[in-house]
Amino acid sequence: MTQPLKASAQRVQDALTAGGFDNQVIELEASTRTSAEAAAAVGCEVGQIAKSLIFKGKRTKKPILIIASGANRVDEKVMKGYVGERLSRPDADFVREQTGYAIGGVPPLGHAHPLETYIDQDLWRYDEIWAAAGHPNALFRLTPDELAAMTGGRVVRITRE
Ligand code: 5CA
Repeated sequence: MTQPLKASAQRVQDALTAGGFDNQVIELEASTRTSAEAAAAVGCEVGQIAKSLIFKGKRTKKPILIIASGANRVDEKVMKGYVGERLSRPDADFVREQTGYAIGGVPPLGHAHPLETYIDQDLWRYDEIWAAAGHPNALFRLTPDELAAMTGGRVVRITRE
């Protein structure tokens, strides 16, 4: 029998459904807290994990969502060119306040507040990718184009050449 989703994962499923997307949130036995764990759990490449990272504008203190390929590290100098200010890494409380989810399960949509969003162009190397779904054991499969449609994010290069 299928177990009901945990409340935070169900919120992501509800956000998908409300947006007209038929992607299905799944909960796994294994941890999907990190990109490496998530990739191992679903049997994909680390680069196929879309990790939703929260940054904070140093001047404005506004939250910025950067959805990066699991294989990439965000280059903060490159990102400053798009955002217009330097970025810092916020603490776990800020992440929870702004998104409504704990680190390790932050999804790309369904947040407590709308977030200025950037998407790593390297995700388009893959036909299918996976994103966190509100909980450190929950994921959903999607395409890069669906990710862009769900989030309204700007597709950019987040690393240096
Ligand atoms: N569920 C997985 C795969 S989608 C996941 O959420 N991975 S993740 O990479 O998007 O989220 C973990 C990220 O949270 C780490 O990359 C790291 O940037 C961030 N993080 C971990 N600990 C902290 C912390 N104490 N404060 C701020 N950010 C943190």
